[in-house]
Amino acid sequence: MYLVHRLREAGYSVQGFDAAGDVGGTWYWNRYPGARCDIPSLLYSYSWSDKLRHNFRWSEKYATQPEILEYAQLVADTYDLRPFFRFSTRVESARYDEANCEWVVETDAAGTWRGKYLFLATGCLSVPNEPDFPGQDSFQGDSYQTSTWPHEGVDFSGKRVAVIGTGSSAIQSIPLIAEQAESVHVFQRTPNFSLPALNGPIPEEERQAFEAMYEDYRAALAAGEPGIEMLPEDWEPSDEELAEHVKILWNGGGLVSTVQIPRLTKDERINAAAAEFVRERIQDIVDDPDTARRLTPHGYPIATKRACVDTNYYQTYNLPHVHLVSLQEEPLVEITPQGVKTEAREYPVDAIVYALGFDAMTGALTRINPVGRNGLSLQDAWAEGPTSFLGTTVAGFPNLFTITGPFSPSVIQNVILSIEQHVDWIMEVLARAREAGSATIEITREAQQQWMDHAADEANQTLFPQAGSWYMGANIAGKPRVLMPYVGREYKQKLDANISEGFPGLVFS
Ligand code: N01
Repeated sequence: MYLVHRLREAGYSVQGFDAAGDVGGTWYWNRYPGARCDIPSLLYSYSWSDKLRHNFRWSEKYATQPEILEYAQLVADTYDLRPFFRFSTRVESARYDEANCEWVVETDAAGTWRGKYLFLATGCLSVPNEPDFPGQDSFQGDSYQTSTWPHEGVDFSGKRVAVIGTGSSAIQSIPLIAEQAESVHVFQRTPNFSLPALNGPIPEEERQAFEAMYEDYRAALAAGEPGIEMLPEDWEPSDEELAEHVKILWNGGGLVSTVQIPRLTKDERINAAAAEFVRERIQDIVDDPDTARRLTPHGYPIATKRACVDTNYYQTYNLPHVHLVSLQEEPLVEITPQGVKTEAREYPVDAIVYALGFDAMTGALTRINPVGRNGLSLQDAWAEGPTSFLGTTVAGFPNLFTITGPFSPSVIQNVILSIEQHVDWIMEVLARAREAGSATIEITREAQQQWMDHAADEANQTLFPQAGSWYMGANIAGKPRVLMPYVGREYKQKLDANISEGFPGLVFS
């Protein structure tokens, strides 16, 4: 929506397509009980519009899905963006017409469209990892996916429910499903680290304090700074200092605390202390020692799979009708007409909730599978793993831009800001092309390789590659293993330098 707004302002004609029935993206689709953002709502908002800021009042520290959707609708209404989108329209393919320097886009519901530029703002977590269990079609109860939840909601009262998966979506929904259901069986393949949200209404003083510091915060973002107070990156705490500081994981609420522990995802000692602290909290909360043991994550550093944020997740296992099934101890064999069968036994249920995650970061791009210069498709270009320059553009695909593409921080930072950074950079690139009368904009393979080498260097200095995470593409069979988010520092400064140095690496012709 920000991109369409900026393109309109700059006088371009623009046509947007969205498979969803309205604006909202993630927040349109993911309507499962408990869905909410784990970035504080005051920060999970566009920074480019005072009008939006003044016309929307976030009610809770971490906003619910309906409230974020309402915010997205306000953006569309305020800037009259809906007329520039075709909703319920999926882009099925795109190919570059070299003779005319244009992209040709085929849709399922609105025919064929041509345009000079193609922007893929398809989201990092928009293609569900579809369940593919033997026998699942034979199940006689109701099946749901958290990522495509029915708009009318689901009433689990009196139902025996299975939840498969224990990522953020499951961890948010399980406590609420458990409030309704007769019984809940959670099928867990890998235990996750989850931190308490400490959610609640935003106190008036906090709202006012935020308003008072807003201009400073916005200036910090513009300068590529985090906008929150941080310890220095070379912090070398004693064991006692470290033990004291990691308590912010529990007392700070949400994920902000993970950013406030310097080198959490780089330094084994710091990470181990934080992980152990969270493990101990799980033991404290969960009454049954065997359930606590099975819930306790081991074998990968904390925050290298995305840490979850919850309200009463671990506490829910103290309820007598909530049961944890470890698929490490009893692997899932099949879905039967009656329920879920593991190697140990069959669990009869009335409903199954699949919370299996997404083909993250590249899934939506490779499904459209744009075909660029010389007939090269993105799937072929990325056969050995994705490539990109700054996460915004790919060699061999002129005039094509990705918003929050692989090898940009995207999901590692507040994604709203990631979107703004990319749109702002793209608008500078387009202005330059317009000024020069260029028909094409294209990144060189050399410049792309330099960015990829740099991103790999940064990745290799971290602990991220130690986890089988969706960041690494490890949750999808056959997907190349590479850390897709860019984890270096000062990314915004790098975008800004690219602009101020006259777009090195980009060829305008
Ligand atoms: O998905 P996930 P998600 N058999 O990939 C399991 C964002 N988000 O939708 O870990 C059995 O994290 C899988 O197990 P394993 C956030 O960035 C944000 O929950 O691969 N289990 C895992 O437990 C988040 O990280 C918010 O072993 C299978 C689960 O399914 C991202 O979205 C809320 C399986 C998938 O977890 C994705 O979260 C929600 C199989 N065959 C989401 N396949 C907030 O803002 C997969 N699993 C709070």
